[in-house]
Amino acid sequence: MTPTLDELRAAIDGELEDWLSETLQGTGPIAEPIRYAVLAKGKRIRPLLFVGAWEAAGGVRGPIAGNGASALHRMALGPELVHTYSLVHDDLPCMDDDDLRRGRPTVHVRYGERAAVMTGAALLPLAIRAVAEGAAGLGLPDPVAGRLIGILTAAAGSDGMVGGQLLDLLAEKKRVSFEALARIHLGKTARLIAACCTMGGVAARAPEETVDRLTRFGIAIGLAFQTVDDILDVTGSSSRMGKIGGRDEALGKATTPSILGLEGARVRAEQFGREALGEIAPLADPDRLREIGRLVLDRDR
Ligand code: GRG
Repeated sequence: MTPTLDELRAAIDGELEDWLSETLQGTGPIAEPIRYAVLAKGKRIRPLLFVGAWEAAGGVRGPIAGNGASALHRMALGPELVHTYSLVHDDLPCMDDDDLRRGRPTVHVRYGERAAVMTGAALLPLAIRAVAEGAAGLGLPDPVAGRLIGILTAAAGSDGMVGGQLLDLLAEKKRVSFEALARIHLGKTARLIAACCTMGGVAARAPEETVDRLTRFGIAIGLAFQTVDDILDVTGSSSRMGKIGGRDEALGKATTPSILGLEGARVRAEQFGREALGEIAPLADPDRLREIGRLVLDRDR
């Protein structure tokens, strides 16, 4: 039987819990804030996209017998750990200075700034380790494992998330063109989301044409994701989102609604969504990825 999206999310949560317990054993006081940050209630969109892309690329759908399922889910932890690191650092007082995340006090509020900086720093090598272990568990050759790690680290670094975050900070309280905003969104959000999709295709050993389609899907769905995030920051309920709304305006951030208005932003998100779904239509088994794409567009948290 094919697992539902909720079952898949529960399997990923289970793998996170089990793997962290095993991996952090004996590591001392850093284990607690790491567990606090990672095991909080995230939507797990990035690992879901990785598994969805793997299925769309012809990876076997449903639970794989024995070691394979947990190896796939272990690799899926890589992007989630990079993402969690970015949230911990993004919330710091020197960044967006947020007190609430995933429905509870941010890591620096709970454990102090020093612990939050180190938690974020520790999550990045853990992410690489999860991908390497997942690749070994799936029996992927070393060059493929290296490529997977390269995709994730490129998306996380200066040409991806970190570079995009800096552009985002530099644009605060400034007039920003729509093109400049698209560059910020691509870097800070869409590159990592696209990396999940590219990795799913590469891990499934799909043809390059399929991998390219998954990457283009990921970029478009990543841009849709950030556009919806900007909309929710204006219209969403803080208790539902688990973070304080209205922060973008308070910080003078350039956002899609601030440039195009709320209705214009909604139209833009739908355009990105259509573009994304069009890319995966010809693939072997795109249903799960399509479902996750709809979730990104229709989410209220
Ligand atoms: C090295 C200091 C330093 C920074 C690293 C902080 C950073 C670079 C990048 C931040 C990138 C960032 C936070 C982008 C926003 C992406 C976004 C919309 C996050 C919310 O993702 P969800 O909704 O969150 O998937 P959950 O909690 O559900 O996982």
